[in-house]
Amino acid sequence: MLNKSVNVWQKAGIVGLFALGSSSVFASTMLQSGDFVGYSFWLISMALAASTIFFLMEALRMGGKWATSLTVSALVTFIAAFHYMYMREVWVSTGTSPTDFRYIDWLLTVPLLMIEFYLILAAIAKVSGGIFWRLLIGTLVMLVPGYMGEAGYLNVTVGFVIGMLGWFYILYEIFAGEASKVAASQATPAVQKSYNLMKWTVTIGWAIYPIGYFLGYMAGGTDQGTLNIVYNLADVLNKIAFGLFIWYAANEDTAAKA
Ligand SMILES: *C/C=C(C)/C=C/C=C(C)/C=C/C1=C(C)CCCC1(C)C
Repeated sequence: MLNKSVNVWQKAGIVGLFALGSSSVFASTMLQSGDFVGYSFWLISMALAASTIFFLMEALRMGGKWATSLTVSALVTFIAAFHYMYMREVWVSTGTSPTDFRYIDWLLTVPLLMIEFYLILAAIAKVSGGIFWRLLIGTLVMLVPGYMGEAGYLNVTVGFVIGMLGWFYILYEIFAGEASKVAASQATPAVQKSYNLMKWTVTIGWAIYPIGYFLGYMAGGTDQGTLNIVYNLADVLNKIAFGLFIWYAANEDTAAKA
């Protein structure tokens, strides 16, 4: 029964994506040739939409304990695909892309990405809910002051420093805290591999955002076009590859049980 209703929701999601994708393409302002920032917005929106379909189909195929992690991966790419289509439209019609827009996406997608650490461990071991809550709180401490700093509600440096502390706290949890201990002692080799890839994505892939903040607000400003291309391409790693790392563990685990 549960599986059946999950099935219906996933199919509805896939149909919805086709509708969204096509309406967004037909209603959009014309992309000028040579607009590389615009190209990068198109590229990432389409890659995210396609990844969503893939993750949903694979969640359907594998089912069981992995359905949740794969569906959450699909939610991340779905929210971002929608969001990027909007940002792309704003860029193409105005030639600007306020960073504020990204925070709306981050507020939803970053906590979901964090929850994935809990979910992949929960799929193979007994884990405490504390992991879930600590990672969620770390995310909010990182994003809320960061936004307040960028939007002028908080001193730029104070927002940056508090946000960095939130990020370091997340890194501590996944490198040395309870989550890392569960991963090291109870996870299967495939889950360990994907846990490590996810952990390094949060370290290296995510560093692009505080660097962008620092360069943009504390070191005299950056070229907005370049910054947007870098942010757009970074999401191939931070959202799509991150989901594929989870898919890898799910696929290995499912194949081992078949
Ligand atoms: C899919 C989007 C992702 C993974 C976005 C991640 C965003 C961050 C890691 C932002 C980090 C920041 C800091 C560490 C310091 C304060 C400023 C922020 C919010 C840009």
